[in-house]
Amino acid sequence: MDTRAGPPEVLGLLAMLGLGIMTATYLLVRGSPPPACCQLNPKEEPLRSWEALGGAAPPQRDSCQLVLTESLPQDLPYATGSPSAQSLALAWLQLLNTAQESIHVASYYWSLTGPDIGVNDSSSQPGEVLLQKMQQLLARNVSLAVATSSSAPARNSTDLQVLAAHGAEVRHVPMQQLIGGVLHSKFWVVDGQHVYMGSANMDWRSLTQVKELGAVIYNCSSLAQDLEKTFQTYWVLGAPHAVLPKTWPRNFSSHINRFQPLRGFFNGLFTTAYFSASPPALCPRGRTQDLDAVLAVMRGAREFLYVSVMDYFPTTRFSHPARYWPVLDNAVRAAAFGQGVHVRLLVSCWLHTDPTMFPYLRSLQAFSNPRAGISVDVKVFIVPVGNHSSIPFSRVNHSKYMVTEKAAYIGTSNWSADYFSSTSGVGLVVHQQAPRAQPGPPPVQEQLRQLFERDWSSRYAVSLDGRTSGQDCVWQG
Ligand SMILES: *[C@@H]1O[C@H](CO)[C@@H](O)[C@H](O)[C@H]1NC(C)=O
Ligand SMILES: *[C@@H]1O[C@H](CO)[C@@H](O)[C@H](O)[C@H]1NC(C)=O
Ligand SMILES: *[C@@H]1O[C@H](CO)[C@@H](O)[C@H](O)[C@H]1NC(C)=O
Ligand SMILES: *[C@@H]1O[C@H](CO)[C@@H](O)[C@H](O)[C@H]1NC(C)=O
Ligand SMILES: *[C@@H]1O[C@H](CO)[C@@H](O)[C@H](O)[C@H]1NC(C)=O
Ligand SMILES: *[C@@H]1O[C@H](CO)[C@@H](O)[C@H](O)[C@H]1NC(C)=O
Ligand SMILES: *[C@@H]1O[C@H](CO)[C@@H](O)[C@H](O)[C@H]1NC(C)=O
Ligand SMILES: CC(=O)N[C@H]1CO[C@H](CO)[C@@H](O)[C@@H]1O
Repeated sequence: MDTRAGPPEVLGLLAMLGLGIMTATYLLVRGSPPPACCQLNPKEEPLRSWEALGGAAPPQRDSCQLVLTESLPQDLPYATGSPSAQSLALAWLQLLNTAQESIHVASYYWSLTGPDIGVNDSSSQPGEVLLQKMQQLLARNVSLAVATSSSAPARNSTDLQVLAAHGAEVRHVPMQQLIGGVLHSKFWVVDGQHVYMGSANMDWRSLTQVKELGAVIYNCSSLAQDLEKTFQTYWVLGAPHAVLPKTWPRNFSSHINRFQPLRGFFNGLFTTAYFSASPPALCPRGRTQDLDAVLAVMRGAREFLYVSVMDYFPTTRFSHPARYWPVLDNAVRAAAFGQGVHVRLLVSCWLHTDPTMFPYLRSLQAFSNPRAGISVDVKVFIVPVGNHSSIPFSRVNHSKYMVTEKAAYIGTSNWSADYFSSTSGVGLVVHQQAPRAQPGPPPVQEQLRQLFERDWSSRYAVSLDGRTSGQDCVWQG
């Protein structure tokens, strides 16, 4: 466990940063420094009293660096010169190379080696390298704590036994019993300073066979320690005989949320950011619920709303009898209708896609009426199977993100009711101000828009009609 963030360090850090007047006011009003991760702060004022101050969160000077990461399945060529994000395999290795003290991983399941699923394919190598690297870090006394779902696929994987044998602490969280879903989050917190979050499972196929999108944020202890609180909710629920607390202890509360995002300079650009979580039972005080984060980003859009998700069902998926759940579908339509927002929805289509999804997509497409100023477009993204048909559950777009002219949202949830009501996930909402003049990286929402446009205009994105005439979801390429 990372215990470095005790009170003296926090005060030292604040002093070091030089408290601006705004910070000083904030501290006076709040009466105590921001709680550090993993430390009980009995003097913490009720969150509401200072939330009411509105926008008084101090700008912080972590000099956070945000990098978008993605995995592109092998043999999915794009036009040369297409935009791309950093490779996830590289980003994960870099994070491991950076680790000095601790790595906390929230994961659904693990399957980093080919033999786990009886596959002998060179594309499993990056996963195997990752597993070896983790063992080396454990040998160097870097601690590794893993929270994983107790009901999960890849039962044959020995990854977690191997890591535990090298000293990793592993907790299997019985989410099914506790909240009726699974632990579906995928994020890392490294040394309480760096984070990864995104759609990728701890699965070698997520590095070479599945399309994924995520973000790494370096040198950002404030956000890292905030995400660590969500990790801690899993960690305590993974202890023997744990029960879901009626109210979470105060030290799990977040002071970084939709109303009070972190404000600071990331990559030299003024940035606001916060993490959301689902389901509500895993949102201690001050934590924005994932569904509210998604809806807020949609409501904020004035120009465009581009969404890439694996599934789109305005229903429940796992509870029976199924229930109609039009919350997101309504919000998408309301954005197109009331806000004049140009909506594009890119949904994955693969071997295991449930065909009952298509009527919902066609219904959304039918809502489009350019003459009345309502612009909605739906496409399905098909990763050609090519000669990779021997690898099960791969060749699919697994990304879950959304971008508007204002904000980037990166999440882990499918867009159906269960993911927000009973599955535990996290979301990241980021907004960056455009640079005034100097050249530099474009704001993150602009980078994400470029990635979306690349996919949208690629030959793998097919209109709903295109799908019925010719290409089906198991396109050989
Ligand atoms: C809150 O405090 C308790 C008791 O000290 C500790 O066990 C737990 O890890 C802390 N949780 C967080 C999120 O800081
Ligand atoms: C898991 O192992 C069992 C027994 O070795 C085998 O029959 C099964 O096919 C394996 N499952 C997968 C997904 O590889
Ligand atoms: C895996 O495949 C390679 C070549 O494709 C072969 O040399 C090797 O023996 C195979 N390994 C196993 C365990 O089947
Ligand atoms: C790791 O920690 C153990 C016990 O604290 C110590 O004996 C060992 O020398 C340490 N190894 C390294 C590489 O620091
Ligand atoms: C993080 O901070 C360290 C120390 O200031 C610096 O060496 C490193 O380059 C930074 N990392 C990134 C990705 O900016
Ligand atoms: C698979 O197909 C790709 C291109 O589609 C080709 O480059 C590669 O050599 C093929 N691999 C095998 C093992 O056939
Ligand atoms: C997404 O939803 C599909 C079908 O609803 C389900 O089979 C799958 O497990 C979900 N997967 C992820 C990773 O979101
Ligand atoms: C490699 C990987 O992440 N595969 C997942 C792709 O999505 C399906 C459906 O959600 C999962 O079952 C696979 O595990």
